[in-house]
Amino acid sequence: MTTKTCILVGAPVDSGKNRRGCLMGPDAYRTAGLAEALSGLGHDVRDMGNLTPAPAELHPDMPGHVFAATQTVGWTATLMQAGEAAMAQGLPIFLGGDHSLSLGSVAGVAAHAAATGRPQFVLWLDAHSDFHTPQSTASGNLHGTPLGYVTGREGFHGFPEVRHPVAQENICILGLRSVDMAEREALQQSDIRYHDMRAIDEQGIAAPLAAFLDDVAAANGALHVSLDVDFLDPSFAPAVGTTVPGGATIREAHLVMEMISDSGLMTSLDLVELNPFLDDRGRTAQVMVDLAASALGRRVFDRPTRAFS
Ligand code: B3U
Ligand code: MN
Ligand code: MN
Repeated sequence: MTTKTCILVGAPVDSGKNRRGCLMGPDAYRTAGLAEALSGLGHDVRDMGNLTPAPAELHPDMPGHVFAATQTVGWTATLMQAGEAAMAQGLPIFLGGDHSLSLGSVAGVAAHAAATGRPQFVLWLDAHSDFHTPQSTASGNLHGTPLGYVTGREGFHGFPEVRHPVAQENICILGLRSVDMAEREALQQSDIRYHDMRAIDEQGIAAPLAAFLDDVAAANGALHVSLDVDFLDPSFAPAVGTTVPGGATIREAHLVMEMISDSGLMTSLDLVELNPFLDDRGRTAQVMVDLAASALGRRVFDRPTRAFS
């Protein structure tokens, strides 16, 4: 694969749910050797350090059960700007932080894609669909809302305007096994493609991914990959607040990353929901670093570019 400039953007976002610990994620990835792994593959790696959230105010229409909305508004503004700026310099890797960081990271990279005339595509690797709005979420946790926000769903009062919503048909979710009723209805009415674990058990993970990557390539799209730790089965990746049994294996997850790498299509990446406070001697952080390395070209043997489909 071609050499990239990887921009590490530390985003210790911990406001997207009320269980604390994701703020330690960026340093856990650094400790697990992310920069060294990527530079060892020949990439130029620049660590921008950690961002801090912009000051923000609570909008009176934000429902009262939503947790820490003000802080997440501030993070979204910061990340939107940082994401758009980092795209001009290379391939941003957003080191979370919980998944509410993707309200800003995806909106930011999508603004850059729009400015360069490319459609934005998003691959969402997650046990959850994260398609809530602040009104539909029962938990009040905004880490369950980023796909709602970036597709332009209503109700994100006080959040920055999403100037370039991601088209629903340009989103593919893999790994679903925990979807709330309100999300399920909204997803079924949407053009988002989603593949739950049953579909993956029946068809394998390569077929739906290959079809999606083909569409990204055909459209000359920019591809953002958002990797939630809970995409993986908790037996391999215990350091996450919302463990859901029955997730992707290490082998499935690496295959996804290797196919992404072979495609040469990925333009930005989120590594989210790692809670190092819950980890077992750093093993989840290490798995995430290994997966990022696979997405950026680590191989046992090289394969011809886009050998799938
Ligand atoms: N859908 C549930 C659970 C959840 C979403 N994302 C995570 N958990 N990590 C909710 O709270 O919105
Ligand atoms: Mn998520
Ligand atoms: Mn999740």
